[in-house]
Amino acid sequence: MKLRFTTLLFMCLALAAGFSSGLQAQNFANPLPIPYLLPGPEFDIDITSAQHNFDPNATLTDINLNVMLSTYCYNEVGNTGMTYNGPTLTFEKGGEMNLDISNNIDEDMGTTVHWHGLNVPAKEDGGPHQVIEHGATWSPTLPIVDPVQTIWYHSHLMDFTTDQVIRGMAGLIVVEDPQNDPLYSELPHDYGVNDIPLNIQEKGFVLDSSTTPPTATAIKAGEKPGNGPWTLVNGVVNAVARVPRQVVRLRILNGSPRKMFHIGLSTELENPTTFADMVMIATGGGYLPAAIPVSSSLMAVGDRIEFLVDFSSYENGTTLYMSNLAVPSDANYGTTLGSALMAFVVDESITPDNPVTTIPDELDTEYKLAEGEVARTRDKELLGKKGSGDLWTIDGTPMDMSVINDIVLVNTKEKWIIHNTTDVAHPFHIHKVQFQVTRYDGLLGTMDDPGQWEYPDLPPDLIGYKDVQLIRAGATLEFEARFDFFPSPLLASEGFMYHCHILTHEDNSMMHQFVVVDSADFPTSVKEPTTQNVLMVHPNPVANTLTLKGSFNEPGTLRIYNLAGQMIKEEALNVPADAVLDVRDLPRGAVVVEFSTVSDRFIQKVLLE
Ligand SMILES: [Cu+2]
Repeated sequence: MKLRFTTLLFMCLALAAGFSSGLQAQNFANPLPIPYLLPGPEFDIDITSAQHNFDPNATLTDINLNVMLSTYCYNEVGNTGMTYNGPTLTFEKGGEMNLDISNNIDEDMGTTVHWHGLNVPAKEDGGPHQVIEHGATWSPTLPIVDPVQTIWYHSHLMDFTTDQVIRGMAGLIVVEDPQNDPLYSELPHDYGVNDIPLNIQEKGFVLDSSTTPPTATAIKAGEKPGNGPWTLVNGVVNAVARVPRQVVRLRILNGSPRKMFHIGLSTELENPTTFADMVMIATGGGYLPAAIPVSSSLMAVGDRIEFLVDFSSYENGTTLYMSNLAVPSDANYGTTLGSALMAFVVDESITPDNPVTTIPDELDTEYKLAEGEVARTRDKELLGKKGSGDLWTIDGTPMDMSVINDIVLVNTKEKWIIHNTTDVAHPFHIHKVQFQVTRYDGLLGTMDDPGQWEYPDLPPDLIGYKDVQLIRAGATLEFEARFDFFPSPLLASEGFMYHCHILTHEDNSMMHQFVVVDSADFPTSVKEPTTQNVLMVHPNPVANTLTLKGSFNEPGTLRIYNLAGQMIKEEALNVPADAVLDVRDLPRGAVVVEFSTVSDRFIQKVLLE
């Protein structure tokens, strides 16, 4: 698999170089598609195969992309509006979303739907454990405890995320709170008019070179890497959006499999030197404390950033391009064709429902770290292929869905330190939490020289609540995050992922999982109990004597922990299947009973009353 990866990458780059030599001026003539809005709280969604045209106005001259190609898409049942990607879902903060999601694609394969950025119970996370088999329906219930933010949903099928995302399995989600969000009325929110969703994705196509120009016959998928030199915005190349001559909100997602995009807005198409202010107002985790004007921004894979752009300083009819600017070599995962990713045309005849003419300075309250002491610090290392048997890994151990790599106590704050010791950049992503960067050491963003930043003095690349942070080659990221809500049993099947969001790296083992429990500070690497052995501890609740019953016949050790993670009893048991344990000397309250042998492990929570 690894040899194939390298060979394909080389071929891909060679292909891209060949095409860029014959490039003509870009023709931005495909109106930007706006995914339809799908409000909650009840959702009935079909995942299907479809046919999609990525270049409906034949803007490309080097290849013929004005053809129908096989894709995957999400749609509300009965709606066929999307033929690639999915509708924009709206989740109301504080509400409970009920979804029925059916896998009706044409191929006999499973999928998953991951809520990227959302804090939900492990069973509802839509990670690799929650497979929706072909023909089946998955019905998660999502309590929305997160603040107002822009997140997304995408396939997270073990080993096949790259393929499924490339074929279209991705869509945006807006968490909103119109009643209580004081910024709601101040910011553009006329969806598709002055509040514009932009999903930027790289794409490769399989070409039939017997025609002139070569005709696309399929999306380059089913092999790794399935990326490519063309760029889509909302599913088309060379997109153009007409925007009001006012303040416009751009909700941008880098939904690519592999590529970082360095974007800026300019009236100059080729080699731009002057840029419009893009005012950052939100990261993936929600509003920033204050609006931050930037002239360009490096968006990592998986990143969402919301920008406000004031188009009133441009004459009616002006075209601005979203420039495709240089990306540092360690973060550059392949050539991108074209000087710009899309175009905007200022059109004063467009009148949004909530016209916004000024950009607010203050957004949220003062930016400070989430409350609580750091309960635990973890160090992780992103390792390159050389150091770990031809795989990309975290700490040298490949992803194993049956292994719990980290156990986190619910309602605590932790500090994680991620060292990137490889010679390429990796966008680090963690499920469930939105973290805050406390320190960063090394190359950052598009900078050529390394630096050091520490909270509270953070540049635009590091500020705000995030679930993705690009870690350049050799750099170290340190963040703090609270692991609140929704504890689960200590089972690997209740794992939340953390991984590199370059999908080919994720699929190639740069992923681990953590479980959030409400009980104890367990050892850091455990196997899930085997199905053959069972052990029951009863009665529960218990006052005096616990009886163990079950099929464990190996000798082992029984330990009892209190909820602060302290071990309060330890005893060797030779015949655990029928052991009796006196617990009268233990303090009352909930405890965790653990029995472990050399080959197995059993956990049960018990109430001492
Ligand atoms: Cu990576």
